[in-house]
Amino acid sequence: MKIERVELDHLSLPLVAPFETSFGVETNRHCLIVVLRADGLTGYGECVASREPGYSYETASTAWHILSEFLIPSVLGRELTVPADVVTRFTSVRGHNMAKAALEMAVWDVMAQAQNMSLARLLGGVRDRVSVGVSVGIHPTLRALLDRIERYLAEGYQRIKVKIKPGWDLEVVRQIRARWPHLRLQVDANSAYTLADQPLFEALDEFKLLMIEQPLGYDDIYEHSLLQPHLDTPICLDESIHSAAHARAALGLKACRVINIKVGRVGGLLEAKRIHDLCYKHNLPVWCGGMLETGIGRAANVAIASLPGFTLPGDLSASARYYAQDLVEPPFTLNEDSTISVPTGPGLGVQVMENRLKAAALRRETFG
Ligand code: OSB
Ligand code: MG
Repeated sequence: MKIERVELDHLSLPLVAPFETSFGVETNRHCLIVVLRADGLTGYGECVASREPGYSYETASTAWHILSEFLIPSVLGRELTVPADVVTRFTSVRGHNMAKAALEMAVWDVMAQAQNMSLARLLGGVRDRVSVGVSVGIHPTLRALLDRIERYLAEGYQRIKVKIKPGWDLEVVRQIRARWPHLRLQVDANSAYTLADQPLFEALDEFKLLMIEQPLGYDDIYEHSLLQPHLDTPICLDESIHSAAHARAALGLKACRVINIKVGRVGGLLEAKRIHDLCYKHNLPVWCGGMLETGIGRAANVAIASLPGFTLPGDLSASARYYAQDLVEPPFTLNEDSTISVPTGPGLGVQVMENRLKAAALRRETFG
C-alpha cells in the first residue's frame, strides 16, 4: 500500500472539567490528529503529547515539528506492506515516541481496513469488552474529591485511581477507604516523591491499594527497585517505560510488579504489543493507561487492551468523562459491568466526524 497524502491537525478541545495532577492542570486537551490517505482508504491517528512538557518532554508543538519535518516525509509515497515497515522508516529519529505513535496508528488503521479486519483482531485481541476504571485528578477539597468519586461509582466505574502529591496523599486514601472499604483503588503520584518518602509508602500498605503508580523519578527504574521490596503494595511504572528494553530492565531489577502501557509513550502499537508479550511471558500484569484521548486514540487503546495480558482495568473511560462531544460516532460508553466494548468494524471501528475535527483545529497542514 502506498501512502499518498497525510493531513495534520492541531486541536484544542475543552475538557468537561479541569484535570489536575502533581505536574499541572489541563482544562483544554491539546492533541494532534493524523489523517492518512492510502489506496482509497482513510486512516486516523492521535498524538497524545500535551500543550506543556509536564508528563513528557514531548509537546504538541515538538510533535508537529518531528512529524512534519521527519516522520511524514519518511513514509510519503512509500510502499508499505505491514505496520512494522513504518517503524523501520522511523529508526533515524531518536525518541519522540508520541509523534511516532500517531502516524503508526493511522497506518495500522488503514492496514486493518484493507484486510477488512478490526484493529483489535489484527493486533491479536481476545476479548470483546475490556475492563475499565476512571482516573480522578487532584481536587480543591477532600469533600469535592469524595463527591466526585461517588458520582463515578454511581455511573458504574468499579475501579478508581486517584492522583496524589505531597500533602494530598495519606489522608486522601484514608478517607476514601473509610467510606468504601472494598473499592478497587489505586493511586498515581506522577513522580512527585523521592526515596526519602519510603515511610509514606509503607504507611499506605494498610489501605490495600491495587498499586502505586510511578512514585519516584520520571526516568528512573533503579530507585523503584530499591523501594519495591519494602512494600506489600505493587509499584506500577508508567513514565519510565518507553520501550520493551525498559520493560526488560524493570523486570530484571524487580522494580515493579505491574506496568501501565500507553501506546503514545512507547512509540506505537507495535512496541506496546512487544511490551505486552514480554510481560505476559513473565506473568507481570499490564493495563492500558490513558492520556485523556479523543475517541480516535481511545479506539486504539481499547483495541490493544483486548490482548490477553491486559488483566487489570485500564484508564479508559467513556467519552463523556472527558468531552461534551467526542470526535467520533458512536461515542464510547460504559457497560453495566464496568467495561467498554471493543469496536468490531474495520480498523479503529469508529466514525470520525471531520466537521468536528475542523471546528477544533488551531492549525492544519496537508503533506503530499
Ligand atoms: O499519569 O496516567 C497518567 C492523564 C494525562 C497524563 C498522565 C496521566 C493521565 C491520566 C488520565 O491519569 C488517564 C485517562 O486518560 O483517563
Ligand atoms: Mg500515570
